[in-house]
Amino acid sequence: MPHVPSPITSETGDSVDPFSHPSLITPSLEHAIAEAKHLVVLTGAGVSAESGVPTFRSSGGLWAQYDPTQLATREAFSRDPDLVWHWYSWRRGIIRGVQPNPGHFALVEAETLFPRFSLITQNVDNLHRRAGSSDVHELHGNIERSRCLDCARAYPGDEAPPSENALRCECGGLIRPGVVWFGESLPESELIFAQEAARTCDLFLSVGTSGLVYPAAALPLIAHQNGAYVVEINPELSAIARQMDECIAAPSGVALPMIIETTKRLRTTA
Ligand code: BJW
Ligand code: ZN
Repeated sequence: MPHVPSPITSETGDSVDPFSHPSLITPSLEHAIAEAKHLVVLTGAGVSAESGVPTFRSSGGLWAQYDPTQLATREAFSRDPDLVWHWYSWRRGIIRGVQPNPGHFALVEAETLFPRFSLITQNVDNLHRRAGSSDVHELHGNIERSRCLDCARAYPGDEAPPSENALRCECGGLIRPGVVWFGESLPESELIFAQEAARTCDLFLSVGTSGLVYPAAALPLIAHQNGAYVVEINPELSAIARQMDECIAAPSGVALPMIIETTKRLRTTA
């Protein structure tokens, strides 16, 4: 079993001063941080929860209110494109109205603190880039983008079509959100990058993901099997928590800034 400290706060982390909880960083993690030459961070919806973006599977998450088979599959879109666009336009509106949180900003700082740093996200919300991360590998696409279902031509992000007519590409195909639905392949170059990063890193953080959706959920295991120290950051234990060397039961907006502060301390005094 991984090391699991007690939770320190609620999911929102509102009332927590991260630096008053030094026990979140165990000696093993401190050692792994001090030694790491390649840090990989895999993020999921939980990283954006503190910004106000709904997660998928938490209580009150998107899947508690909506049936994914009616919304996040190619078949659902072909059946009722207006319904699916309505849902994505609503989510685009939420995402445009929120700001990156301390977890996102901590990952911007990580770029300069490790010899190599790879940021891989399942999130489609663009918040890592808006925070300032310069090299974000998106496994499930980006909600701001659109493309033709048939010819894959790219369309500007804000073309959420108001009617069936506007949904059509000049080739006659339907314009769809630029995300990856169930049963679809992930972008090949991003998946290859992610798997290679997982194989070659020495420290891997799996942050704010339920670990239920593959192939992303296999990345921590790949890292573990190749000798990396693997850490989960999530107020709840995920489906893949048993594969971790340790689990930090805290919101990412608390734990990630703490990891960055520890890294700065270790690397400036080394
Ligand atoms: C906090 C927090 C805080 C809250 N701080 N944490 C192998 C085995 C079994 C099945 C498969 C397999 N390989 C492929 C499959 C099929 C399928 C799959 O995985 N199904 C499983 C569900 C069973 N995968 C696919 O279809 C993928 N395609 C594929 O593999 O192609 C090849 C293939 C095709 C067909 C057959 C076989 C192979 C595609 C997956 C696409 C996923 N798409 C979505 C929607 C994207 C568009 C959109 O946004 O609408 O991606 S689904 C949804 O889940 C979204 C997310 O990126 C993804 C992951 O969710 P995530 O990020 O983990 O969020 P949550 O809500 O689940 O969890 C949030 C967590 O945060 C919770 O744990 C909280 O506790 C925590 N949290 N507050 C830190 N403050
Ligand atoms: Zn087209």
